[in-house]
Amino acid sequence: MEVKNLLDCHCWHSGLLDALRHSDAEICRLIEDEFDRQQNTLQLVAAENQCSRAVLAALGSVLQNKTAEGPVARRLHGGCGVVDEVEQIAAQRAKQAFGARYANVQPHSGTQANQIVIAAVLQKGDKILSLPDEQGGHFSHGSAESLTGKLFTVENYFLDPESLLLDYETIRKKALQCRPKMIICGASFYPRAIDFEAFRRIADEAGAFLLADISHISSLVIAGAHQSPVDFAHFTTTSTYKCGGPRGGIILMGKDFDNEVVVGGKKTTFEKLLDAATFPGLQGTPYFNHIAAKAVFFKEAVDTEFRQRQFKIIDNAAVLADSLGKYGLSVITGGTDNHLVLVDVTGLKAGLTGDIAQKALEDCGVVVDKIDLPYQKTCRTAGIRVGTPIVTKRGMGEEEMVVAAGLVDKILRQLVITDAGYKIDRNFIADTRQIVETLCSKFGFAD
Ligand code: DSN
Repeated sequence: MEVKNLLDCHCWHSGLLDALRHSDAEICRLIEDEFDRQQNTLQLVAAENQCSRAVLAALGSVLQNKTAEGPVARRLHGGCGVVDEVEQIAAQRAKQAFGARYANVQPHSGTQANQIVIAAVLQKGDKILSLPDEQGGHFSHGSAESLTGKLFTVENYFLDPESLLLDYETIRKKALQCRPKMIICGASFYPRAIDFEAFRRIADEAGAFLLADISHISSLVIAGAHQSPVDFAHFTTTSTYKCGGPRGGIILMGKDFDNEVVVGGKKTTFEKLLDAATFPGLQGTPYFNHIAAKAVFFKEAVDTEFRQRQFKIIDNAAVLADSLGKYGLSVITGGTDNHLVLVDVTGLKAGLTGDIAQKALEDCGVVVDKIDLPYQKTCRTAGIRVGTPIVTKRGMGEEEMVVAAGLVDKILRQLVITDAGYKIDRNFIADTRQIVETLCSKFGFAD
């Protein structure tokens, strides 16, 4: 019988892109196109980041082949020794990064992390109190179209209509009036600091569990650049890509970790409830390549450079907000305390919406998100959301933020609203793209 040469691990994994080019040139070309797009455009999407090559290597590894349902050491499948170790390391590093006592690194996403927590401690029909998605909440916090909205009774608290800030006394009154079983805090587009301690006081007074979804600010929390909810909320969830890791989610617990809890009349622990809600509740096999990549990222996240960068992200966002304001753009709440800035574009010219602004900016190489704005009745997507995690990772600083604000202002003023939508002068697009590419070329794709 012919004996085949066995490859070593390094040899098998090296040249992965070459292997792809050989077997599927079409997808390989699209990956190259996406790399160029990310490298040569001004990436101001607040919900994105750029992970390191080490994280990408773990994602592209043979760990993705392993099937292993269930928690560590209690899997349904054979051959789980290595992935048990990988998962334990990832959970340990997540706990260290966030100062948590419990970490579940299995959720496939932030949304799924939220669903697992909700399924673990609520019964069908129980009441959730949350910020609606059109005011910055997330779909998985109970929007009518999501499973959480369909299976549970959802009441909302709202931002103050004048200041567009969270008003904790109003939230408290609402919680005491509607007596939810769970309060959810954390937002996708709220530019100011969130007082998780105040939320916990409200939850305790109302007899509710508190879930803090920190997907947008988790890197700031790791670095101590934003108050941590881990010891205030019963449960903290986050996606792991916005902070700079792989796609995926995690669930954390702090001081409430050991509490006994009665659910459906039975005494149990949060850990047991979360394990069961993860598998078989909502997921099958966790993605071990992603779990390994989470471990790699959490090791990076306790590094001094990572921590310092989070403060720089906030400084850059503050300069961006300030410069946009100086150009006469309407910055929601007048500034920012975190990584993102919200701009109401409707006042700039008749017919301008966030949707048009996003498209026009992208034509010129500046990538942002359209968003709904709280209490904006004239149109959907009245604003844009710009964020600084990626440009900061690439090494841009305050000088570049001033340039970025100038580009946003110039593009939005240059575009002309038409019956079909909008138009921009072709030469202007070419010139602006050139400016953006020159700027990006000075700050390479970050590792
Ligand atoms: N939360 C979404 C966003 O902010 O774009 C992504 O899940």
